Amino acid sequence: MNENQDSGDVIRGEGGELHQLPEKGKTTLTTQQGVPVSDNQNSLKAGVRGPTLMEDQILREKLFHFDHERIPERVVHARGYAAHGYFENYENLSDITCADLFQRKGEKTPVFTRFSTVAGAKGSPDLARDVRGFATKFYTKEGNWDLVGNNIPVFFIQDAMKFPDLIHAAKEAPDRAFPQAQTAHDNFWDFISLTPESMHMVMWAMSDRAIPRSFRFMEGFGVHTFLMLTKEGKASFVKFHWKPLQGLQSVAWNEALKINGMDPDFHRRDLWESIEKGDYPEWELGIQVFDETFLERFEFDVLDATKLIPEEQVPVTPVGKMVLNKNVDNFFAETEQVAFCTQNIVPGIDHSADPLLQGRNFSYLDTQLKRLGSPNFTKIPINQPKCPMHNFHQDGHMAVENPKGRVNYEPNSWEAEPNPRACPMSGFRSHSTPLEGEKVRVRSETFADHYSQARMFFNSQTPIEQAHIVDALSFELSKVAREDIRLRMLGHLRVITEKLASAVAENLGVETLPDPASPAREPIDLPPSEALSILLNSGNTFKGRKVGVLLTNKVDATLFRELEKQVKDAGASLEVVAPMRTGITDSKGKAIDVDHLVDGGPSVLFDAVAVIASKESVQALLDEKPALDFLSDAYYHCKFIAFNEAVSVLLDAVGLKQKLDAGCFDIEKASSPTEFIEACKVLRFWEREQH
Ligand code: HDE
Repeated sequence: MNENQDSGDVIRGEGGELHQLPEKGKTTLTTQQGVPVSDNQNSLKAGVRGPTLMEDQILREKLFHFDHERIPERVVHARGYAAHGYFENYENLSDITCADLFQRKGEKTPVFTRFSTVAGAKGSPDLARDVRGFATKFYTKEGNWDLVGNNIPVFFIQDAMKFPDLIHAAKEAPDRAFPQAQTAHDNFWDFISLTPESMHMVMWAMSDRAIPRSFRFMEGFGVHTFLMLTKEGKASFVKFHWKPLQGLQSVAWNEALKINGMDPDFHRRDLWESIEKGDYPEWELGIQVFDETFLERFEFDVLDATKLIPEEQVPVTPVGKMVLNKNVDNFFAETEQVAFCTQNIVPGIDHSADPLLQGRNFSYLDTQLKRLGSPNFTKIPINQPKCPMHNFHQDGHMAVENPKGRVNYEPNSWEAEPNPRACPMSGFRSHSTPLEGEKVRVRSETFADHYSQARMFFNSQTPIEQAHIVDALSFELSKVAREDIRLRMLGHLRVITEKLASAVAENLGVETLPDPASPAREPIDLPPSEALSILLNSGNTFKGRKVGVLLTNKVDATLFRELEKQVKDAGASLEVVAPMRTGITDSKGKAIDVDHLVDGGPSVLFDAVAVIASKESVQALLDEKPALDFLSDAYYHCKFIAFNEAVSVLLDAVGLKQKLDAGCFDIEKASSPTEFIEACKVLRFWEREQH
């Protein structure tokens, strides 16, 4: 700085670049070594137009650090989003488990939950048809418990040995590196059609569970059977469930495809926005508890991760509630570096011998070392327990916390503080399960029924949901080039149910169905379970949803303000879409805040829509193709639609004037904003699809 320059000034360099000087008392830029930097825009050169000098340690450090910013993305579940919150325990559960977090009613345990898709890369779109990860780290007073689940209660395979093949087949083909983040391709269906154990999970993946409206409206499942242990060592079997208090909701497939183009961050934006607004999403944690007697009478093996236990057979008991109430401060530090490990369990919880879970317990630690580069990844704040830790581990890459003093082993005879010892009374104890048998590489024959629960799942869906499964399978298989793979899949569908197979075959134009696959064990008919349907569990509420209002200048003030009020009263939010970003007023001249231009606010971003226009300005919408798409997409995606008289020209232009149904509300003449919002509680007018 020379004497003519003041702190805070912006000065121009000789090449025309702008330099901001630090304000008085404000921070000066330094290197990692703490050396103050004088110029952050020009490298050190030999002469004004000469080559850069190798001695420029400031440039070298800056580029070096930048070059190493990325860590390997997760080999699966790379695309994800997370938030902090707490788990509140409902009751003392000491008769089932001594896990500390379940001992005191009302106790709050901090949590960090990451949601994800499985197959896509870190930058892939949120609405891919895919399973969603649902992983929660509980920072309990007796260590971290990671419940690393999915939004689907079963899995594609029964043994960890098959996992790399499953994932290779699902991800992009290695020669051409496409298609990404989707299973609609030959490799995936080739593998699946040769893997009968995957049929149950395939039904879930082809249902609307795989295109959730947002993370807030989906369930989570621990999938495997776990054990809970009391202080006295009594064991119970458990399955974990997360139930969203917001209800369940998914989108339409055509809508998902369009959301991916319009807002590939749709799910992460939704979670972030709802937390920023203070509309915190909540899930109840439920457990299904069962014992040896149940194992005797249950039709399947509880160690088989391709089977669920219907809630009608073992009810889900809510034991607590998770509230996500804080967004991360830094995505990389928290969401990217969080390292979930299935082997992170706490006293009172134990693993079962499910061969998939056993493989996971090996895999997660391994993958974290690869991703984070050092066994000290547990020292990164997001992974650190919030309870005291004392052990004799030491050194390694990036060691930041080596103990003082000479004691680094145990047992020892030194006086030192702390000098930790293992405690047989309070320490983690595994359940003493009696084990015997030969060393064998086989699958238990109790795992051999691959179709009964797939059939049960299909039969538990409402007709609308069944139609969506037919459509999804038709879409996916239509993208498979090899006919033998398509036919092999139809053979499996025939065993699940002829109804499904023939509907998909018809869509694919297959006239003669192939022979049914020959099952290892003949499927049995099981009673349907209501808990498996999304539509029967949507919660009948519009809270937390979004209405998109497409409007024009001079829109009727009373109508618009009343709609705004009704949306707010229902606990939902409203966003305005208009032909101009600023300068829109209502009929009384009061300014209306616009959120999106018509081109940037398509109806796929909203749960329900309203189109209200003034007579003099409606032409502005007629001239815009996106405004016409707004209306027709909303209609074909079965959304509830409100409109006013002036919009009839628009309805006419998109051919909907004659097709108005009970999901369409003329809120000016025939009904009111109140009736429209009341109807929105069922979320979609799916009946429209059946006409
Ligand atoms: Fe994972 N899985 N998985 N998985 N998984 C990973 O760990 C693996 C499985 C799940 O948000 C990886 O940190 C094997 C079932 C979630 O960070 C890796 C097998 C279920 C997440 C891994 C399975 C899951 C992962 C990759 C078969 C539902 C994301 C990155 C034996 C119950 C966690 C990582 C997050 C992540 C391995 C099967 C859920 C490689 C070997 C079944 C939610 O360790």
